[in-house]
Amino acid sequence: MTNSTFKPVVYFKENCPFCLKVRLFLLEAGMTEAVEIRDFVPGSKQEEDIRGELSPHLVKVSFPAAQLEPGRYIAESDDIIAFLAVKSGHEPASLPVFGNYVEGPFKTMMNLWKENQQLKAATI
Ligand SMILES: N[C@@H](CCC(=O)N[C@@H](CS)C(=O)NCC(=O)O)C(=O)O
Repeated sequence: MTNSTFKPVVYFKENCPFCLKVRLFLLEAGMTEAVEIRDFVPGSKQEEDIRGELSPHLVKVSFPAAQLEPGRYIAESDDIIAFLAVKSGHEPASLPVFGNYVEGPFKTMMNLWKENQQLKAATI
């Protein structure tokens, strides 16, 4: 398969907020057909297979992950979105649903997570 016919592959963990960010970008940019989506439910056989595929290529397996080009794997939601944005010609910040999620619930969740970490550290 040549690079021109290769569809980037994205790997999503069910209910992962970082994966939802990439999913929203794909949907709103009209790119769901431009990628192959492989998702899994934690604890499933699919998870085992996907982790087995990714682990030789990534220093640390996390989700979302993507194979952008044959053999070129990454695992960082913002880097995956940046790559897909160039391909789609859509500026992520110009997409209202994506932008609302990132600046709203996603940001709130990240802040709550950080606050929780600090509280835990302070109580040890
Ligand atoms: N900074 C990363 C964070 C991703 C992340 O922490 N994902 C969680 C799932 S929500 C994960 O992969 N946890 C480890 C695992 O499932 O092996 C990103 O934006 O992609």
